[in-house]
Amino acid sequence: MVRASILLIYTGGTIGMKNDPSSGVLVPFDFNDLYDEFPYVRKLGVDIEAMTFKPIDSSNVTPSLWVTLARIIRDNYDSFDGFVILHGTDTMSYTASALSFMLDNLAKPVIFTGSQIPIGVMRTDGRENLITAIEIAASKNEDGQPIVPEVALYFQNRLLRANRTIKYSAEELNAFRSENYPPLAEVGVNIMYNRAFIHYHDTSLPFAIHTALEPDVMVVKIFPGMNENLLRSILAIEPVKGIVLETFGSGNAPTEKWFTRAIADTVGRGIPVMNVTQCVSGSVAMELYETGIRLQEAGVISGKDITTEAAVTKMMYVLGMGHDAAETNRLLGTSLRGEMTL
Ligand code: ASN
Repeated sequence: MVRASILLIYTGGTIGMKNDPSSGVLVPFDFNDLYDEFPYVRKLGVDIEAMTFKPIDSSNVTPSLWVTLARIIRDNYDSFDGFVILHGTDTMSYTASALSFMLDNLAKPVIFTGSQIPIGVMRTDGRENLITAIEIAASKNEDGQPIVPEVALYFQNRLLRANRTIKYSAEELNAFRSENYPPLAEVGVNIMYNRAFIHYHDTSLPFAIHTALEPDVMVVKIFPGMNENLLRSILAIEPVKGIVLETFGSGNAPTEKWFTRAIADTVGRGIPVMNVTQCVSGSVAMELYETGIRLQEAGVISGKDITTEAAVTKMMYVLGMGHDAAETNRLLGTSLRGEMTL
């Protein structure tokens, strides 16, 4: 059997840290020495090529990293069976969501992982995350096709659709959640794939990347007591091209006239406003309460059960296409990569 080949891209984050015996401090680990440090990785029977970035803490990630990653995947697309991206956990869901939109007609696995404890620390969660992510990226069906031709995130025994994830805990090793979509795989003694939930599209369509992203997108989280001056000032910030409005419960906001008017004026200025719930699970349903109906009437787009992470990156991606308002709104309200339940 032909061995699978995986491109392992290390961008930074806790997973790449090990103890320097001379100084006793945590220093970045060189993934080019992967086999020397972790000889057991050879036993996976997978050819791994590593690419190491100058490591950054993922709090410093910007859309330019997403563009770099998309280009690397495009340039190496035909040479590898799958890709594993090691990333800091803090913003991994943003990067992974962004990549899910930027990679068009993806037919190979792109698996993100990281760790809560450095890989060079005895009790690390990184070793298992790394090994299983590689195994998943290399896994093929009986017909030789990849089992997971999606951008996914593997963490602590569960493979999740990337654009459905949030970093849920700063403490637990089980740090990620996908509350509105079932796991693509659950890992115990065996890797149990939930094939019914994995997206298989027409593989004859050519793979392409989209790198035009509109960075001037903002999240506005409402809270009881938010006043008109504050809201109007935020909405009037000059460069803003799109707003993700984090509302209460099933997409509700104050019914006071000033609130609806401020939102309607923003939509009227050609700035799309997407309604996303502050809740971790469940969906926006603006038609349920008067507090949601007012937003609907103001021209707000329902984000349904999308995460804020996916909403922000989707807005950057869709606005980057430069369509007119009607098409932009249509795309924002449609599931493009399985990021929302319609
Ligand atoms: N601060 C780190 C990062 O996101 C956290 C981690 O990777 N666990 O880069």
